[in-house]
Formats: sequence, C-alpha cells, structure tokens
Amino acid sequence: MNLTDTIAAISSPVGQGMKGIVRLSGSRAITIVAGLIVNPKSESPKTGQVAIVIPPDNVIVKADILISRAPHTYTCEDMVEIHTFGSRPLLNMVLEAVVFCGARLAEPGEFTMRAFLNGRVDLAQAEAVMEVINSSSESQLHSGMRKLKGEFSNEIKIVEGELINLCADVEASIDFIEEDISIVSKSDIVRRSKSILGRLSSILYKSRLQNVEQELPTVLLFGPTNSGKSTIFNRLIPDGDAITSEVAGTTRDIISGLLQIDDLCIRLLDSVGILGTQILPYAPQLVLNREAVAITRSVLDTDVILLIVDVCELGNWRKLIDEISGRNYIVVINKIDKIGSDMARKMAEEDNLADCIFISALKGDGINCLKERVRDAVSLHRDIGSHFTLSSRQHTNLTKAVAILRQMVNSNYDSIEFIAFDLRCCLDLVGGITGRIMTDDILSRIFERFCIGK
Ligand SMILES: Nc1nc2c(ncn2[C@@H]2O[C@H](COP(=O)(O)OP(=O)(O)OP(=O)(O)O)[C@@H](O)[C@H]2O)c(=O)[nH]1
Ligand SMILES: [Mg+2]
Repeated sequence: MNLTDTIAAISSPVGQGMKGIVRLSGSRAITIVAGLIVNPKSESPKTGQVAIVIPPDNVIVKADILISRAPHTYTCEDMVEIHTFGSRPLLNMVLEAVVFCGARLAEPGEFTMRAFLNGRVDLAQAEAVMEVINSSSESQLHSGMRKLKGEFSNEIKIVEGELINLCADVEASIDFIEEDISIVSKSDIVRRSKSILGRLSSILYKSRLQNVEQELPTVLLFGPTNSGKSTIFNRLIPDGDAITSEVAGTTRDIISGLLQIDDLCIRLLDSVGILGTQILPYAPQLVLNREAVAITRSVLDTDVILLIVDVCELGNWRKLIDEISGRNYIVVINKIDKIGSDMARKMAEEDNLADCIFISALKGDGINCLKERVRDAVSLHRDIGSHFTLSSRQHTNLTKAVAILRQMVNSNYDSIEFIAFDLRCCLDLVGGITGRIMTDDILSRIFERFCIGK
C-alpha cells in the first residue's frame, strides 16, 4: 500500500439518500477535483457549490465541494469531499472520475490508518472510530466517544509511562550489575509493579469486551418454585413465552430474553425454581431441586438478582438469602392481588422485609416500578457511562498484561533478568493498545536519566 497516493472512496452509507459523499485525501486531492470543475474561477478551487463534469460521457452535475487543507484535517493531508445526490450509480461515476484523474481507490480503513500514521489519533482512538460508527446502544456510543476523545488512551498512557520508567530502571540495573550500582531497590520494584497492576486491573474492571451478548448487563429471576418467575419474565419480555403453571418445578432450564428499559438493554434470565423449605417425599422433585440449585448457581454471578417471593409464602425467602448474600439483589413480593397491596405491605413489614417491591405479575400491578428499580440497580452496578468497550485485541492485551504482572507480583522477584523480561512483555502488550513504539522510548529514557557514557 503506497501511502503517498491520493486516495478516494464513497463515504456515505449504501442506499438512496438526499446526499452522498465521495471523499479524497492526499497531496493531489485538490488538483484532481479542480480538474473536474466546469469553468473554474481559479486554479485553486475553494469550498462551495460548483458544476462538475464526469467523464467519459461528460455528464454535468451540481455538487458542493468541501476543501480542507493539511495538516488541519482528519488524515493530516489535503482532503476534499464532493457532496452530490445520494444516488449510488452517480456516486460510482464520480468515484470513477476522480480515479480516472489520478486518485487511487482507498483500502478499507485507509483514511483512519493515515490519521493514525500521521499522528492525528492513536490506535485505540482509531479503533474507537469504528466503535462509534457501529454502536448499537447509547452506552456503546458513549464509550466510543470517550475513547475517541482520548480518555481511554490517556489512562493507558499513564500506565505505559510508569511501565517505561520501571523498565528503564530495571534494565539499567542489569547494565550496571557488574559495577555493583543499585539503580532501583527490590522493594521499590515491588511497590511500583503493584501500583501498575492496580491501575491496569482497574482499567480492565471497568471495561467490557466488544460483544453485544457479553456487553449486556444481566438480571436473574431467582426464587422458590411457583413464586411467579416465569410469569414475570413473560410480563417483562414483549414476546416472552416461558411456560407457566401451578405445578412446582415447571421451568427446567435457564431461559434468556432481551429487556429494553428506556435506553438500557438488559439480558433477563428466568431460572429453575428452588424448592426452598418444602421437603417433598418423592425423589424426582428432590433431584430437580439439586439440579435447580446447580443450574441456578452457575448464573448467580449476574449484575442484579431479583429474588421473587410469593406473598403468601413469605417464610420461604429467608432460606435463599444465604445463596445471594453479598450480591446485588432486590426482593420482589409477587401475587399481591391475592391479599391486596395494603395487607401485603403489612405482612412484609411484620417479616422485617424492607425496601422490597410489591407486584402482581398476573395483573401487571407494580411492573413499571419494578422496571425502574431494575434500571437504577443495573446502571449503578455497571456504572453505565463510565466504562470502556474494548476490541478483542485490546482486551487480550490488557488481560495478558495483568496476568503477567500478577504472576510477577506473586513471585519472589529473585531474578532481575526475569523481572526485566516480564516488564518488557507487559510494555509490548500495553504499548500495543495505543500503537506506540516502545524500544526507542525505553532507550531515550535510559539516556535521558542516566547519562550513559559520561
Ligand atoms: N394470583 C397470582 N398468580 C400468579 C401471579 N404470578 C404468577 N402466578 C401464578 O403462579 C403459578 C406459578 O407461576 P410461574 O410463573 O410458573 O412460577 P415460577 O416461579 O416460574 O415456577 P417454577 O418454574 O416452577 O419455578 C402460575 O399458576 C401463575 O399463573 C400473580 O401475580 N398473581
Ligand atoms: Mg418458571
């Protein structure tokens, strides 16, 4: 790929529209477009409306041209946008015309690659461009915008700086090992590597892999059999078709559905009921109960657990609290239509149940309140708006760097060469996220700080 070529591409979405855009970037972009303008007023065209002639049939169309000069453009090169009618055949003709006049068809992502290579954005920001374009939820868009602004890169760069400094100190210690000069003490290495590990772990903790299913917050309907979990699931999910019945143990597996509350999309799970305090004399139910506990345990690690309790069997819920203690849960008292809302509240009070929600899944009472509480609990738990969505490359690099550092922190730090090796690996991984070239950085830090050769 020749990076000195002037490149061109259609940059508006496929399909018909009022406007379509052909974009050029490179040193000849302005000259190429100037060659298409009918009766140009000067040799160097300016932004504005013009008539362009499209070879080979010399069709003339009106177009708005937008000229931006290097280096104050996205790619840091001269850029021209030709805005005309959003007809695909017409845009193809314009594209062919600029190629005929000397431009080359751009490779996928080449505009952004030039922005990266010319120092306009780092690698994480370049990837964020695609994240913003492809975002399917407000939180994804938010994450992409923040990465584009460089917030994610800045956090990574702080860790990278600390890693470079530590690497430089450790590698210098190896260089001076013969002279018995101690550049950095073992306790200093321990302290600084722990601090780097802490920073990287916290970035990883507030990041999510760019995968819609994994990225979605998860809410689990959990509780005794027959408490109405599947009925609530069907009430919350527009096309929910979980089987419900008065027979205890109807749901035999985890069922998943997408729940939209305002701008928040949640994966809602209906689970197998737990028999709770009921000790049934026949075996199949007991087997089911064990299976139920096993299956449900496997998904307990969700963002929010809704503990569903039948208002007429309030005693059952306490046994289940141990299963979910320490987790983010909300107690939901269902079937209040059986005894009325006032009576339900009184009974809950007598049972020391505070801060629970009262609903009737059958009648639909309290469902909006339940949705609001779920939305608030999920947002609080996920801290929506402050997390970053990572590409699998970024996620892999971060996870590997954390694993290497964790292993190093748990070792005895006996071999300075091993430490240097581990730090180098970490630096390659962390530096790879923003696309910085590390070797020169380390060398310059060593020279700058230790005046080697003096
Ligand atoms: N009166 C009343 N009945 C309800 C309500 N919600 C659910 N039910 C009934 O309670 C019974 C059990 O409901 P399910 O939704 O199957 O309960 P579940 O918790 O999924 O049960 P398992 O899958 O067996 O664990 C059904 O007969 C429902 O119609 C409610 O709000 N009021
Ligand atoms: Mg069920």
